[in-house]
Amino acid sequence: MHLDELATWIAHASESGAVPVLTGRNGDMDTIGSAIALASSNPNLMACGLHIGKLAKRLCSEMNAPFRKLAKEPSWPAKIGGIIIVDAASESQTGVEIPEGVPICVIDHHDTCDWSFGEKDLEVRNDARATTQIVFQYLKEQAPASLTDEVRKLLLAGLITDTGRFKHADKSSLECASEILDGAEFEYQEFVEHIQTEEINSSERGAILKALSRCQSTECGVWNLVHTHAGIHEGKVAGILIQTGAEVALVSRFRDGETRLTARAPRSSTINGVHLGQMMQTLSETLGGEGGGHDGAAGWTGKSDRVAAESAFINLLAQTRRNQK
Ligand SMILES: [Mn+2]
Repeated sequence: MHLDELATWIAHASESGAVPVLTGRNGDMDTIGSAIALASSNPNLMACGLHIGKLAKRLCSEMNAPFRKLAKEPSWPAKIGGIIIVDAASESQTGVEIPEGVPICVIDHHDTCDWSFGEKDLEVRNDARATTQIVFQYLKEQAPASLTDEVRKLLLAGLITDTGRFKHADKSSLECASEILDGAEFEYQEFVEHIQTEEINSSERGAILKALSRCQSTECGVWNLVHTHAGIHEGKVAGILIQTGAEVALVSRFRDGETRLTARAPRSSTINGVHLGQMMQTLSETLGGEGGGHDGAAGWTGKSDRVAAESAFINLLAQTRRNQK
């Protein structure tokens, strides 16, 4: 990891002006937690983004953590030294247009990357299970005084949610969680219970149940695919489908002329050859739009209608070979 380079980049950028730390537009705990935690290390950094998710919003308001919500066409500070983008594999995943000519630094853990980098830009990307892992490493090495209980909680919450409460963790993400807790003055179990109390209201529950009632299970080449379409909570619906034993779950959503595909696969499928992030990236090459992600969790967004996008995904899956054991 080039964390010295990151420190140098930040020092340089913050000398030349304000440095927005921009989050992904899904506003999940990993992107928001990464942005706020990183911004705490330097007064010229400011966490901001288009949207803040439910859990992130709750934690931020409890801890009084500074996060600025942006308009679709943000009015950036007059003097920007650079923009840091956390946990977003492309510009469109931020939902805002990055001003021209400003150096960018992308800190991310997705397998795919649609950013293009110039000379003054920096990419810090690895296969961490959450972006907050990379930010923790950075703070530990370069700005340990920033690691307050609040910052540790934000980082840990990002790690817990991005790993599905450590179901998709690996050695280094578990080590990172343990390091975050080493020196923290709060208890892990109590904190987990605290962030778990996510309430789903009755209209959201209705939308999830409706999506489940429309599910279709198909044999797609050598893979069992369960797919449906949903109005909201596609990720949650896809997660439930995986729990029913689906080898691949696909949930689509069409809104305002735009289709969004959300896919999930368990480890047993990714070990055997499924890479959803690469499939979504291929879709963006054939259908346009933007797609990418991890092997077991990925998405695509574009202008195709829902059925055309689903069919394209199904075709790709049908062509995916199963590795021999
Ligand atoms: Mn993430």
